[in-house]
Amino acid sequence: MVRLLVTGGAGFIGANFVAYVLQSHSEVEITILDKLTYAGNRNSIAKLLGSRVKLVVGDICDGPLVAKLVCQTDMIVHFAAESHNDNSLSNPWPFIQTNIVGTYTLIQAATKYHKRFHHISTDEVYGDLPLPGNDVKFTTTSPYQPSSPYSASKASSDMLVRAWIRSFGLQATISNCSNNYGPYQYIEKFIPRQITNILSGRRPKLYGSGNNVRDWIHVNDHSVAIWDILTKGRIGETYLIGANGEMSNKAVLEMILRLMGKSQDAYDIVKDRPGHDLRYAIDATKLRDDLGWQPRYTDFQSGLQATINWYSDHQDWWQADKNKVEASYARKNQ
Ligand code: NAD
Ligand code: TDX
Repeated sequence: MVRLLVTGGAGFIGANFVAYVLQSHSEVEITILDKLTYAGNRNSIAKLLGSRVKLVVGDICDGPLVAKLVCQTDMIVHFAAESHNDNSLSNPWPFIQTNIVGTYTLIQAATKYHKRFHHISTDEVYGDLPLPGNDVKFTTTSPYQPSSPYSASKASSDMLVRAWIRSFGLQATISNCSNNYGPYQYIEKFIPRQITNILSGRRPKLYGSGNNVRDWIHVNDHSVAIWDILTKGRIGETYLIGANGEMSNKAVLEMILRLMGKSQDAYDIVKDRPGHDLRYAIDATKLRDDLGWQPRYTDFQSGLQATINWYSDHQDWWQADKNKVEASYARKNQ
């Protein structure tokens, strides 16, 4: 058996990744290390726990705990992070602590015990692009220009991993992915917030003009890409993950409204996010050409419909936090 340590495995992408590995790779045993912050949810992984998947509730900044778990594993996939831009604008400190100090703690242990490490990062480290029309996209050579405390903390963690590869021989790869959607995404994020607003009788909320563009990828396509990089990627390399899913926020919201049987203008325009990145777009040629990865969820509308159905069918998963999340947005006029 191959032993895999997954940090942040009770969060959105981590939980989907664990489910994918459990189902598709029978030779793998998984230990999830997760602090179960507001964004981590035991119910996202409850059905997965058993002989091949166990959960350790703990902090990636806890050096002795991390050293013990890293020593006992073969490979590490590092998802754990504070992940929401809006929260990083209200209180950056947890982002510095978890995203930078936590990553440092993990790579120290992975170096010491000579373990394979894969670092999950984001396209946001590259800042933003002009609106479509000139076809420019992020590549692995794009300059780092993070805009928010969140993206700056992720950029910092990428830099630490790169330095540990070069200076200490850490056996690591990095991936920078675009915006994910799918089941188990916390309801603070754009798509699940709007779906659950409609399901709970609230109006969706669009920041500013709604012209900002995000490059959407289904979380299951992200999971397969991570597995491919972990098992076939070249040590020291960075891979960009994206599925050519560019859409404006306004267009995504109008699609949600239409699929949920509402009028296309049944939403509120609210205060824009300070420093709001205009556009993200990924050039994933390297991942496709070198590792043969390709996305399977290429029909965004049907992926979105399935996601709407999931939130509709799993109200017990999100209902308890809905009032709290909306009250917090309301305090910021969002
Ligand atoms: P999430 O917020 O849904 O989940 C994060 C998980 O990490 C939670 O389970 C939380 O409890 C855990 N965690 C937080 N702090 C911790 C700590 N100190 N110790 C241990 N566990 C801790 O995030 P997500 O959307 O699943 O993102 C996962 C990773 O993917 C992050 O590194 C994020 O930067 C990256 N990413 C996300 C997206 C996206 O669209 N969501 C896109 C690209 C990259
Ligand atoms: O209510 C909203 N209305 C709105 O218009 C919310 C919550 C967001 N937005 C806009 C802001 C963004 O342009 O929608 C877009 C998507 O917002 P988020 O879901 O907050 O995602 P984003 O800021 O793009 O970052 C996401 O993708 C990259 C993830 O949260 C990050 O973890 C990942 O690194």
